[in-house]
This record gives sequence, C-alpha cells and structure tokens, in this order.
Amino acid sequence: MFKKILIANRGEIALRVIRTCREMGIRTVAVYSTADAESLHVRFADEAVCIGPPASKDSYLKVQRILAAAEITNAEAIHPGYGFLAENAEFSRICQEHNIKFIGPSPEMIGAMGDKSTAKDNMIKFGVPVVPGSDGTISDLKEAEAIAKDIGYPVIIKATAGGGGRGMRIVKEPADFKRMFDSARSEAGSAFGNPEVYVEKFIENPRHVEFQILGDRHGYITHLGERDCSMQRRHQKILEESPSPVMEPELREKMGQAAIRAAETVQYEGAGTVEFLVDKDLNFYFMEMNTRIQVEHPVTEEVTFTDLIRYQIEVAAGAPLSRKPFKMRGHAIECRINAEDPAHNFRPSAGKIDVFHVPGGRSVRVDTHVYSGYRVPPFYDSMIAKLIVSGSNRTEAIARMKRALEEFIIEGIKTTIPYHIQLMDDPTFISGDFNTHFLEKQFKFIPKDTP
Ligand code: MV4
Repeated sequence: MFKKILIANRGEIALRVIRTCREMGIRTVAVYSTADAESLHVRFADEAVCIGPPASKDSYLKVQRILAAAEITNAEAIHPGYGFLAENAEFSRICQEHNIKFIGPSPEMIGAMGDKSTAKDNMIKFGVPVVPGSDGTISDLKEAEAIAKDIGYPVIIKATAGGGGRGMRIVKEPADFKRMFDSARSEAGSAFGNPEVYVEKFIENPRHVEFQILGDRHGYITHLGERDCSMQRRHQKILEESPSPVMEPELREKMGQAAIRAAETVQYEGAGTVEFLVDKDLNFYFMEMNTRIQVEHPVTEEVTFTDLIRYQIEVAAGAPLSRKPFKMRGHAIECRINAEDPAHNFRPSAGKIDVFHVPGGRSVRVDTHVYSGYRVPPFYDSMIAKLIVSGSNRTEAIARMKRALEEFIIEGIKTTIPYHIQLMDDPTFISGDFNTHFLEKQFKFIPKDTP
C-alpha cells in the first residue's frame, strides 16, 4: 500500500480524499494556491505545498509544479479528485513516466472515452445500447442531412470532443439543419479545438441515470447501482439521488450489465461512471463514460455502505476487488450547496462566511471544506458544501433532507439552500416523476424576503 499520496485538488474533494487516507494510515500532501491557504484541506493534510497564485491555470492546472511537489515530498501516488487534471491524458502519462501512480484512468482509457463518437462506436461493438444515429462523425452537410432525415426529426448534433452541453444543438425540423450544423461545428472548433460532430435521434424528456463502476487490475469489473441526476440546470447537477425513482430490480440488472460491458470495452480499472439516458418507456441508451470519481459519489456510498475513495486507492495499489456483488439498501439524496444567489439567476456570491452551522442528527452527512470565518474565493467553482442524507426509503430521505436544510445556517453570502428547501416541497419532485428539463422548464423558485 502507498505510504504517501499527494492530492492534486482543492475544496471538499481534497478533504474527502484526505479523510480516507488518514483512516487508511496513508500520509497526505496537499497542494494549494495562495487563495486557498486558509482552506481545511491545507490544515488537515500532513504536509502542504503552495503551487502558485489563485488562477487555476497558474496553480491547480500546473502539471510541472504538482509533479515537483510530489517529488520533493516523496509522494508515491497522486489523487486528482474531479475537475482540474482528473481527465487529462497528458498528466496521467507524465505521472506514469515519473513513476508516480496516478489514481485515475490511464491515458489510453481517457483517450478512448474522451472522444464521444469513438466511445459510442465501441459500445455498439460490445452490444451496449446507444441512441440511433450517424456512424461516427460527419463533416459533409448533405450526408448529415440525409442521416437526419433517415432517423427522423427531432435530432441532436453533438461535438465528439464535447460534454456538458457545449457544441450541442437540437434540430426540430429540416429547415434548421444547416444553420445548426454549422454553428455546432464552429462552437466545437473554438471550444475544444476539434469541430467534428455526430448526429443522433433526440430523445425527448429523458432522465439522466448513471451507474457507478469499479474495476481492478485483474480484469474484474462490478457496479454499485445507479444515481439519478435528472435534477439539472444548464447542464449543472443540482441534486442527485440513489436509487433512481424509476428503477426496478430487472432494469437495474440490465443497465448494470450494460454499464459493466461499457467499462469492459477499455478494460477499465478504478472508479468510473457510465451515463445513460432513459426515455419514458424505460429504454436506456449509453451517453458517455466518466473516468473519475464524481461529485455525487456519496449517495452511492450511503446506499452501499462503502468508501469509494478507499476502493480507488486499493485498486490503484493492485488489490483485487471482492467478487461479492454490492447490495443497495435505503435511499440517499445529495443537495449541492453553492455560493450563488438563486433569487438573482444564480449569480456567484463569493466573500466572507460569517456564520457556518452544519446540520446534524441521524443519517446526515456534510462534505465541506468551509467553516465560520472562511472567505469563499471568487476564482473557483461555487460549490461550498454537499449535504447528503439517507433514509430507509425516499419519503423518509426527503423529509430528513428538508429538516437538515432548515438547520443549515450560512450567513454572509447567498447560497442555494432556499432553492433546495422549496424543491423538497415540490409535488413533481416528491412524485419522482421528472426528467432533465424539469428544473428549467417547470420548477419556479420564489424568492422570499430578499431585498
Ligand atoms: C441527449 C439528449 C436527448 N437525446 N441526447 C446533454 C449533455 C450531454 N451529456 C448529453 N445531453 C443530452 N443528450 C439525445 N440523443 C438530451 C440531453 C440533455 C440532457 C441530458 C442530461 C441531463 C440534462 C440534459 C439537458 C438537456 C439535454
């Protein structure tokens, strides 16, 4: 087992990794920008190395500085968390070359899954269901229009290098196709340096359901059930839960096996997530595979009684996974608490937190790096805490979440807590019958007593 791990990240996920390392008796090295000197990941790590000024590109994305920090502290492995360098093939390769174990995907796995059209083609070869569409990418307009006509409108054009909705266009009718095709290609070109797009049938009102996967070096791959991430706004997840309200044992078995096959296409090692779209008839389609630990991993931990970071570290060290299937029990929900003002179009709200009181009680978990007196820096993403609750069923979990949100006191900055409190009372959320468009098209947040 590793004696020392460097955590190439900040915020709650850096702290999350440090916590597991401490429980495993592994020493930790934090890296931080000058804006994060007062963050808890710096305080709770055994050692900390300042790697530069606030801007991510000058600190958390500086490969050479992070490697230098690992070398001077004799760290044997690097955990990248999520975001920053977590899915950077170059960083993964350079770690390999410096004999530092990257606790994440190999450059090959990042390459195979990072290109969405290639990933989709591999899925077809391995019998994983995908949305009907073009065979690979297409650059010829006439050819693309013919395919769109063939699969039937509406269609969606997607950037092969994309993700998170960029370079994506929904086309309702043939008259719009040329304009959308050109703009998708040009947006993809400037955003990703790769204009290639592919076309597929647009699935109306889908749910986003993703499976947590673990693979070991010995070729064994298993899943830990699903998370429903349909509660999104502008491609940002707001709330996640496990199990999915639409899941039944038979569907879980089918989707779980498809997710395992998806991971097998690249002999996946480590923790990963296979995303599916699920339509109203519960047909499911592979979307993409994320080769990292995700923000929402705690809901899986709470229903499977596991520590996913521990598994990541163990399989990176070469340990085999147990062949016993994971069991799920109860229901868990996570609300992302962002330093944003939901009354003003979610504008960022950085600044000093005067009071930070976290909820407690049974089955309530708060993953956060902040505390009373902490200053939220304006340079990074706005998530300041994750509130995760569990219960024996969904109804109990919702009631507990509402109670915990009401106990959460954050003064000095605006947060998304009031938005989540209203969501807990929404009949559509409570019914479990919602899709990825619900938050933007249906849910209306009504600000209370804000000037
Ligand atoms: C789709 C789709 C409908 N049909 N693909 C959005 C980001 C990327 N991960 C894929 N996305 C979508 N792909 C087909 N063929 C609808 C979406 C989509 C979406 C998916 C998940 C969560 C929120 C979404 C919001 C809008 C569109």
